[in-house]
Amino acid sequence: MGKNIVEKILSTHIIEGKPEKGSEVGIRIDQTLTQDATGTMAYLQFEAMGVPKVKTELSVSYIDHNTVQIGFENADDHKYLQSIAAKYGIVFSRAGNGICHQVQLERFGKPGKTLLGSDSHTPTGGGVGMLAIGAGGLDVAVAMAGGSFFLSYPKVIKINLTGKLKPWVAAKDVILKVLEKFSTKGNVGCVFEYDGPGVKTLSVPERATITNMGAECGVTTSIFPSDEVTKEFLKAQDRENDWIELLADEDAKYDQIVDIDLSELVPLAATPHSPGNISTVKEIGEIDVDQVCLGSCTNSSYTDMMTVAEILKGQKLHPNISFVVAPGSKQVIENIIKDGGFESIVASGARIAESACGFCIGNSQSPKTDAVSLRTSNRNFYGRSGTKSANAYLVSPETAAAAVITGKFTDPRDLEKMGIQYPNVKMPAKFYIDDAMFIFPKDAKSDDKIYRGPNIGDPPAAEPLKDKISGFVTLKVEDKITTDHIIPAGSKMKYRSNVPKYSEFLFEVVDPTFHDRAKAIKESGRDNIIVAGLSYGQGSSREHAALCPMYMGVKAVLAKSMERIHNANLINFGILPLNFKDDADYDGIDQTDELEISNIKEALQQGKNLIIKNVSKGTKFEATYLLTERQKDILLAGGALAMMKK
Ligand code: MIC
Ligand code: SF4
Repeated sequence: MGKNIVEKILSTHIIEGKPEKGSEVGIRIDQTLTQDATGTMAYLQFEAMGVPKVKTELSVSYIDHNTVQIGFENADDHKYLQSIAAKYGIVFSRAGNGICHQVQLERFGKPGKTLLGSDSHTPTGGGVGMLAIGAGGLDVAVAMAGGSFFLSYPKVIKINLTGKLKPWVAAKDVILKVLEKFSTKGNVGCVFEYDGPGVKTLSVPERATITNMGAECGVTTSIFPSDEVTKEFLKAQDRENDWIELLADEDAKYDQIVDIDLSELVPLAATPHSPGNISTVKEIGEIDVDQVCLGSCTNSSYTDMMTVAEILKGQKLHPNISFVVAPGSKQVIENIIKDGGFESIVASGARIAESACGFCIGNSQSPKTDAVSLRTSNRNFYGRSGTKSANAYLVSPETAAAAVITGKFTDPRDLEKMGIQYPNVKMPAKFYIDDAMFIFPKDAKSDDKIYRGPNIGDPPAAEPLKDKISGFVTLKVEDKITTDHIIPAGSKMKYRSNVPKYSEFLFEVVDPTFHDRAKAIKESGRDNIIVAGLSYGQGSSREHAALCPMYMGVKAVLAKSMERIHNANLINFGILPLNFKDDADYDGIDQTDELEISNIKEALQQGKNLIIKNVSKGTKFEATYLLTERQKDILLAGGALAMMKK
């Protein structure tokens, strides 16, 4: 029987478990990537594993998130990561070299390989036919130490592309269409595999935009075939030898097939405050725009930048607009300089930002109060830009450029009426390449000493699972609570290596009293419990969304449903993830209710539902859980690190 691409890669990487849908399999990881905001914790945990060198084919440590460097914290973390890379045989990508996903795609992505990254947008690598998955830092540390990565054997959804994009319609509009069809919830355990005659019309950077933002649907990953277009990209990166052909067999089977005709798509936007709120740009109307941000790991490639540069040639930005441009990598900057694009971007009035996450993570360029901000990034969650009252819209580079000129939300097709022609930019046949901002293990100078600034604290240890959880609903939240709601990034991200300090900001945007209330409950010897609606933990892979609650004495999260990476992070840090057997029971709980969950160990061992007593209301209801035997062992041991040491 024929195989799809996902099955092909998994079949050559499965080490443990059976390839049956929904059952857990352990796979070999060929490459890993970390970034600095998740990396410090990942490497502190890796150090605790006592492995002398990484065991992967390639591991890369990027500095791209915390590059603002107000205060010593970021710079200390960078130095720590550099000394770790030198000691353990990891490639170090210095601050300034670019955003991890863009750089990994350019310099290291290989069709047919597996990549695990401590960042949810790792699936960007699917653009070159890699099985690239985002995970918590601890799971990445385990993979670097040679351990398997465990995932639920996925359902594969084929997205059958036909036709060809019309001028002014972009890859971003394709993924926004996918988000309209699938939404940001309900896709756990699925992979999107792109196929069909439309695939060959998309370049690798366009494919990467699409796989990058599949993360917003909550799928395990997204992948494109590796074909002649992939070969052309790798050739342009001077890596033709890394190419293999990887196509689905003619008779490959899929769990679902969804058709998208590229030629029918129009410019789209995700409206505040979710990447799943999709409208056409026309429907939104000509509202005034305050800020336009071009960049992020979704849309910061050479073609994205050059397209905008060509549109803006000879144009000046509208007086009401602040226009920020952050090219995705040093390579992108050098190539757009060579080809004249940088000049027209600067001449248009852009504010050139560092090649880093920057505005996307809200640690710089926060817009004004009540601003309308058009961003080519992938997330417009409430408060993420750093300005709570701002309204962020996610759009293509073409739509962003149109607003720079007009000062309003503008369908880019209307630019033709102003005499601006669609630029139709092509990728160069050969990029200018300079790898000087990497430090490769062979060139790294290591005296085996690890640099540790005062910002770096040891990760707190989880406690073994209790048989009885008895405490209070410290917080009851609605559907679609993202990791940005749980623990903010932005200006607070510099405390990633200092868990007690960072924990002070838990649930800051939802309820700023959470930290103090949780602390009081913990100090009184009782447990904190969180109750949530659908799709809890959407978004980032940040394990601090589990680690900080663990530090504050959260013992269980009871939700209608939970997202994959966050669920795994909770287990890794010894927090019990539970689901309502009957979602209607959610309505019968109030914040501050006292809850009791007894006989937990026996129930887990026997696979029985847990009975939750609501002491305040005098009621009882059942909770279910989706835990494999391995995950139960992790919880019983007191988290993944404790389990590894057993
Ligand atoms: C994000 O886009 O939210 C981040 C910042 O890149 C996160 C990682 C992190 O929180 O450090 C992600 O996507 O996983
Ligand atoms: Fe960085 Fe934004 Fe991409 Fe996250 S989504 S990796 S913050 S550019």
